[in-house]
Amino acid sequence: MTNLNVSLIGAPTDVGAGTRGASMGPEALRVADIRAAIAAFGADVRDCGDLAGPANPNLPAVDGFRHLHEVAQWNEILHDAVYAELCAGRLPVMLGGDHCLAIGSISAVARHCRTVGKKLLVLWFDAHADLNTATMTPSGNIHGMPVACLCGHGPDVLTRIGGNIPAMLPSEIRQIGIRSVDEGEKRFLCELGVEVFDMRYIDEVGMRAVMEQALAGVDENTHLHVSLDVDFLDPTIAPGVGTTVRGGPTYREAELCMEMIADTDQLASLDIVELNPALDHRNMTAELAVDLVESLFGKSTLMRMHRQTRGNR
Ligand code: EXY
Ligand code: MN
Ligand code: MN
Ligand code: MN
Repeated sequence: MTNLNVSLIGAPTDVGAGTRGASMGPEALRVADIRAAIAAFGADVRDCGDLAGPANPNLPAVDGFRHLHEVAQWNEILHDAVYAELCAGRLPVMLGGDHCLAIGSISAVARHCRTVGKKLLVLWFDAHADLNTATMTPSGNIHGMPVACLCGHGPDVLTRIGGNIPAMLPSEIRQIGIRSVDEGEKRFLCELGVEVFDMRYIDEVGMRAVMEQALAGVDENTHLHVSLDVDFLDPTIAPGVGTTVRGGPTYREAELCMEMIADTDQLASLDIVELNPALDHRNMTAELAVDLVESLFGKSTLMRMHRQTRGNR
């Protein structure tokens, strides 16, 4: 059974992004009633409020990084908050904020897994691979680098946050929905051996087969972390993001991903990132993210049991 002691942690910053506005993500998710949506499953939901961190100085990149110092500070703060909730036996839901924040949240999750002896599996839903380094990055924006940093490729201040370098291994992550990858990232993905389910593969074999493969080997000793970058979704249904890429999953494909994760009962931590209310229409992207969260917590489970009782699958 998924842990129903849930803690919402707001991380209102866009220091890692190229476009301003993701700092308003946590409030948009609250307006879309994320708390009630999760509580409806009988969960005890605690909203820890918003973390406080440095402002966005809006400066150009220095030595391949924009806002390195501010990004490091936010991630230190977030790491501590996420780790504290995990130690308290709760399921942290990080409300971003841009995707650089995955460095802090996942380094805390990985540290927790090592401490309690759990296997870590990170499901990275994104249009992007987020595997750039200072020498490869076309932008200097650190939201394009968290996977590299978590795998130990990045500046000390970002790789050492969880106390162990690397925080996680390339074999502990699966990327789903990828369709915008820089040349250097393509080579690096191959070199590291990251398992990638890109949009072409999803088109060819279908989302159900993709998720069966992505979730293969998940058992009761697995800590499943979902890092949901909302630019994973097709921009026609999710316009409220700074880095839209055409050709993403449909509403139903995305829901199926979350439903199949719920079926494993192993969801143990979650990031919702890159939601940019300044670019959204009537909060529709936030509402969509909340719909997906409902599925993650088992919205379709009763119907599935009903189908199984009737003997059809
Ligand atoms: N690959 C591009 C870069 O590194 O600048 C774009 C990265 C966008 C990252 C978004 C959050 O997923
Ligand atoms: Mn991302
Ligand atoms: Mn992205
Ligand atoms: Mn809804």
